[in-house]
Amino acid sequence: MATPTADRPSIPRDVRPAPGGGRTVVAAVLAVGASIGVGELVAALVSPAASPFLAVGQGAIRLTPEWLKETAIAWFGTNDKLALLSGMVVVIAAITVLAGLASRRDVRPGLVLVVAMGLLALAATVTAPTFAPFDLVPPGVAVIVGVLVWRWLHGLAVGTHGTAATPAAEPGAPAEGERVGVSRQRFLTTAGLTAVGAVAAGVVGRVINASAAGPASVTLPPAPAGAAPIPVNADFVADGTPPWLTPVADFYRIDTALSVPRISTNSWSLRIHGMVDREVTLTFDQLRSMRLIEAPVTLTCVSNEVGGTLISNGRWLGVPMRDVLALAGVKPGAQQIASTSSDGWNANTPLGPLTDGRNAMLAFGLDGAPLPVEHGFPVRMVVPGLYGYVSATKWITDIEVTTFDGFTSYWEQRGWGKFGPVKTSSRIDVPRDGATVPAGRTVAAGVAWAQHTGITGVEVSVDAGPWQPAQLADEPTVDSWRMWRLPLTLAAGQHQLRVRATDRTGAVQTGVEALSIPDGATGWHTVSVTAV
Ligand SMILES: Nc1nc2c(c(=O)[nH]1)N[C@H]1C(S)=C(S)[C@@H](COP(=O)(O)O)O[C@H]1N2
Ligand SMILES: [Mo]
Repeated sequence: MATPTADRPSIPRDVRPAPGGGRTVVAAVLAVGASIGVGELVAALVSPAASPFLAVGQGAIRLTPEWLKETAIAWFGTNDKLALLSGMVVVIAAITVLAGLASRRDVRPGLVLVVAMGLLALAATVTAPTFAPFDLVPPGVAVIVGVLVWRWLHGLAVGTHGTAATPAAEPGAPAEGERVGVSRQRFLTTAGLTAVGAVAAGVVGRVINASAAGPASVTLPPAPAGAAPIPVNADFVADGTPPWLTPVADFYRIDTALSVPRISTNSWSLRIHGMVDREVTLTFDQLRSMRLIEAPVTLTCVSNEVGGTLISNGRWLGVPMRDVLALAGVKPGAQQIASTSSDGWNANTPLGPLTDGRNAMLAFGLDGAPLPVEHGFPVRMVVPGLYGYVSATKWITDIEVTTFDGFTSYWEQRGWGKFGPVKTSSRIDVPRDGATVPAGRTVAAGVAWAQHTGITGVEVSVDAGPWQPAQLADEPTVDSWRMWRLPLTLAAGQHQLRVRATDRTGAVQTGVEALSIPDGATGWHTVSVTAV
């Protein structure tokens, strides 16, 4: 600070008018932005999975209590990730603006914010299941950059660098000795350049991250001869069912990964260990050269609500799980496998469904193309008849053969069932709930599923009347869903339609309503329609 002169005593610090908050708010936003942006860039360069921003989001996902997760899925569906990231941006922005306003006289509030955010990112990084010491570099650099940018911009904003604006440059500028920042023009130029740098760092980081060799770099081996052709009579699309084979772009997606793991086939390997005769590590080329199977399997999420859409059917290409396990040799007494993804998620799957001859596989192809990154590229598990959370590990890199007591999975730790066999269920796709239909003849249509058991009947009840059997589409495999349709005559007025399925064991879908936690929702899907 400049020395007070005789005729102009220095104004005591606490009564000096603080500069307007605008500049310090801009400085705080830029410091935080630069910190996050540089964190992204450094992560992309040294430790791709260690983006500080996403690490905090992943930490939040790990800590999210079950009720909140269910609420988030209920509100945002598969946009829950976007909702979380947007929420983080809003919260960080709000706190940053407050810290900027509080920093009009004092550099410390903004400093505390930048450091606290850095510590949060470090904590989230260290507690991640995939933590490696190198992951400390991105959040470490992010804090340092944030602190430096903040001190520098704050200085320019309020003048702690000691030099007031050149009095001649700004008419009415405060006299020398008063704490003011640089000229408006210089501040804006500096701020603009900092903003460009921060955004560029973040964007370059994301681009590098997304440029890892993906599915386009892979040539699939030919599917084994004799793989079933896509059946023609398996759906009632004309009546409003989804197509039997789900277009890949519409395939539902559920996982805990905020940023999709990017693994090249060259760097991928799968370790099989635990209760085995010999530990095995498979490369992608080794896997691809094994005996292949191609088979349709319908995946369902245990979180699917009655009538929900977290279900899709795909034709998977891969290697039978029992062949993979046989390479290592499962020891007597083993009961399940623990499978882990490159991002540290894990699942437990009983050995029964993996070795009983069904089309359980390590898949690398979906509908004739390499797996999409979102669906597990380069390799994932698929097991007919089990919910995804106990069987469908995407980005799989590790399999441990163990006992039921020997391993508790990610979702099991959060209150979900240890075993997740799919429950026999059905859904009405048309008419939609709340729809208005012409009175008279109409057609109801939808899907039913009991993977690896098969659907033998679907019935619809109108206004709690008798159950009427629906027409079923062909059943190319019991591992996939089955479509149904039923012509109805509806008098003008309000009506309620409900549906129930019967599976090949003869069991009729229960009407007892249950939440999806712990092992799958039950109840009859019911829609209300108005006939006019
Ligand atoms: N690595 C990883 N694999 C995962 C999950 C996950 O969170 N991480 N979620 C599982 C769940 S709960 C489901 S329902 C299926 C969904 O597979 P999809 O996204 O390809 O439809 O993936 C399973 N595999
Ligand atoms: Mo799921």
